[in-house]
Amino acid sequence: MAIHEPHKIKTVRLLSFPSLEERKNHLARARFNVFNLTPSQVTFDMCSLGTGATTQEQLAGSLIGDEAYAGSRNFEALQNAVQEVLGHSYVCPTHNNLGSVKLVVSTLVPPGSVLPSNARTKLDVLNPMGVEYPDTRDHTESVFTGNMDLEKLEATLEAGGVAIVGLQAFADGQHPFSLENLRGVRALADKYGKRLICDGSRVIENAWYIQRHESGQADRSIAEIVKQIVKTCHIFQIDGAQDPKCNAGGIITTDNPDDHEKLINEVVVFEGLHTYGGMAGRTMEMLARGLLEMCEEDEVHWVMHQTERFTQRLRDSGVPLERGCDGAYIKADEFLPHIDKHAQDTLSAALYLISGVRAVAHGLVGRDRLVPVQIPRLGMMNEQLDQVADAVVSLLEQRDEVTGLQATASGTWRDEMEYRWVYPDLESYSFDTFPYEIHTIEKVGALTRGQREKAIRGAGYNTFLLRSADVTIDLLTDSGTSAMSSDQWAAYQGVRASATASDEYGRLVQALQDVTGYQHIIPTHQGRAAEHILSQIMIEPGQLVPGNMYFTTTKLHQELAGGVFVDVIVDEAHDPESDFPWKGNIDLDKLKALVDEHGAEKIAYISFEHSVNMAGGQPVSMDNMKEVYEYCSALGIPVFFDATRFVENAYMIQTRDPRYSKVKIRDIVREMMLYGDGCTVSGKKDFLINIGGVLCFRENAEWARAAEEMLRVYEGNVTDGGLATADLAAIARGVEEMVDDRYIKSRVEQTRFLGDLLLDAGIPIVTPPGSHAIFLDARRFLPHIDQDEFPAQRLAAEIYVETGVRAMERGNVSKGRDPETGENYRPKLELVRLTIPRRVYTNDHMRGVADGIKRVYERRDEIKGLRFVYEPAKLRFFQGRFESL
Ligand code: P70
Repeated sequence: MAIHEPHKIKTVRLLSFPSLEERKNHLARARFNVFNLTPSQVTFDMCSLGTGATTQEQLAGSLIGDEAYAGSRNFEALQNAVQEVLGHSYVCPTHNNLGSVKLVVSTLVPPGSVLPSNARTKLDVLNPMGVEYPDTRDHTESVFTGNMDLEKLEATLEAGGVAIVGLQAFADGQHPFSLENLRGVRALADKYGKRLICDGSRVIENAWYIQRHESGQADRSIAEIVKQIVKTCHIFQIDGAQDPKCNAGGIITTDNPDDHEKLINEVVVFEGLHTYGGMAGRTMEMLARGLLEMCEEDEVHWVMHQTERFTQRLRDSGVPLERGCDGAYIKADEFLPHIDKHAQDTLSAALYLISGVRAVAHGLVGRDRLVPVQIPRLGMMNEQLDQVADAVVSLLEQRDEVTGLQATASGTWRDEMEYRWVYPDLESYSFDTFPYEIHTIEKVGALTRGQREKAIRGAGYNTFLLRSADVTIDLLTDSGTSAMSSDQWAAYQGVRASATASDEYGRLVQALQDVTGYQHIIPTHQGRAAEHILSQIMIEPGQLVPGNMYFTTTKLHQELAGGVFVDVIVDEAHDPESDFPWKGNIDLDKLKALVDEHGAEKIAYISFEHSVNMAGGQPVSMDNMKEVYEYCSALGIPVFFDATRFVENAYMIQTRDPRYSKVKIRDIVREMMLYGDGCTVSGKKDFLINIGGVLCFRENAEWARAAEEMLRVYEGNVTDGGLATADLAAIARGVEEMVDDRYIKSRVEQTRFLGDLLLDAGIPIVTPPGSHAIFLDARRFLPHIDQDEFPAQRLAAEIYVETGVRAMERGNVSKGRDPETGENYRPKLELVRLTIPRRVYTNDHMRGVADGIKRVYERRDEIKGLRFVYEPAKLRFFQGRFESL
């Protein structure tokens, strides 16, 4: 059973959270028909047509469209995918499923003829085309509810006038057929000389159902079952925007050259040439790639698990519904028994009113009584689905208060309906979850335990030397690993690149001036570049640089400039078991003692890090920043922040300091930055980008000039710092997104979530949990391994073997040897860091991580230490290799 997604998030789409007043206004403007709402007015859009997440390979395909009118390479790719996955030899492309229906009708279904089917939805369109579509579904069957009633079908065939026999896979979203029944239908079609056509837009879900419920099918793959379904039909069609996760497009496939000939002669009339059928080249490419991917077993199982879980949650709370292959189909008449007219649209309007969730019935007015609450394929996390379910349940609980819509205009199709409504007085449901949906995904490594054992031995028990492709959940670092938003990508794509000043540079400066309150904003290619410049312009050889615990690159650049780092962090920071909430604070007494001893002129500046990385991601309090700044500015000692994780620090202030509980993150950050003269930032963390950094000064133009002087020599133009113009654009957008209260909350709370799972299991971690990572305490985890046998290094390796999770050692190996004695430093903190990338993993991934670590903990006594087989002289943790003792 899948416990987490077999992929991670590659890009996200930000969600909107309209207020109650906004929702009322949007609804009124939509004439109380939620069909008319736009996605930016909606929080969760529970609709599954063309709304799913794609893979990054599909997205890439959309950029390599061969937009030739005839015979494009994309069409060839589509043809190959059809032959490989569906097994049919011929394909006729169409603009979407409606195009396919129209084409089949105009080639194979004469006006006035009959098309028996197991479905109702989507056949609505046959009505105006003059085709009769009798319901031949077997309504007595309870498992394969989409089976045809073979007797009824035969009677219909017998009666004459039948053009073709139609079948829908997972008919109407609710009714799957069995292979056995499919073969029966085919036999009847053959007996009467008719063609069997299947709409397989949901063939994957139907194949999954067969795998689960039809005898003898459990050991067959989804891919095999899909191919068998297709090959049992004369003609097969599929909607690009459903199982193939494309945004549009459709195809009709067959093995019959005569039928194909007819289709491609007709496709030019209604759709486009037979080698593009009304699709852009890029759509064909996305569709082709989607077809190749759609049978992947672990992905199918994840999607169906989500659907079942969601439906079960609603059913358990008493929501009247029918099972759907892509969600739950609520019975509106039973949900709102007191509403006798327009119950579906009333339910939709009320759900939107209380929560911002859109669920909408499509098609013909009066066809059924259901409101589908569909899950965008791969687009949502279980936490979000739980909350959507809770919103529906909250409506159920106050359903008696719901008043009915009054129609002011009506029509044949649901989108034509317009209403009037006196708003009922309902309690709103507030979402408290990740404020983004999944836009694209990236597959993760899926090695077996045995393969991982081999991989870690090959990597000399060093997780830095593993291939990322062999890693299932990568918690090595949160640096440069964030998922960008589709808005960031849009900005990235939209740039006018320049080797001089650019609009993007202007935007970046503006955005960072707004966030920091600092005047001088100097871009650098990443954090250590800013550290290099700051150290060079501010440190005189021999000067001291007091700071709240060292960071490797920061300290190195201070030393390269002739400075001496002095640790003035509070003592609690070195104690993994202390519960002190501000373990990142500077101990003012230690600082004062240092100044008293050496004099203020001996201090270059204070190196003040937010969310102190090496201490476990521990925050600095607002009061501490204030005190330190007050003390230093009186003495003329500059204070520079390492603001790499300053938004996370601001969130800790919001949650741990009651005076700030109602203050917006943006304002907390602004106040924090008041207590410093400038900052360096590795943008690869809080800025939500994959590369970049900045150096900022509050007002000192002389420092800024000196820094720009160095920038020209080491980095690039003063207007880009060596970054691509496109990256400047992504930074400017990321800086806006990072100070969103909902985002930062979801980010830090996810880290805490993992910490709590581990604490509950009795696993020793650094407390309280930090903001970007959870640190396992290897000394307490593996007390039987001496520090010179590198318990943290071994623990990281064991976690990989057990779970495929990659972590980082932060202990004796990282700290190195004392050059004087040649002995290992044996630092107090012997830790394994589980670092959470931003917007990349779900809480189900976190559960998977915790479960795996629990298993390692259970067998901790068998775990042995390591010995170096190769030990580099510098930064040995990167390249060092070990063997097991
Ligand atoms: C990590 C990364 C980078 C970093 C940082 C703070 C507080 C500056 C930087 C440097 C990457 C890393 C770097 C060295 C050793 C191990 C890991 N931290 N300040 O994973 O910024 O990488 O952009 O030059 O955390 O913690 P940059």
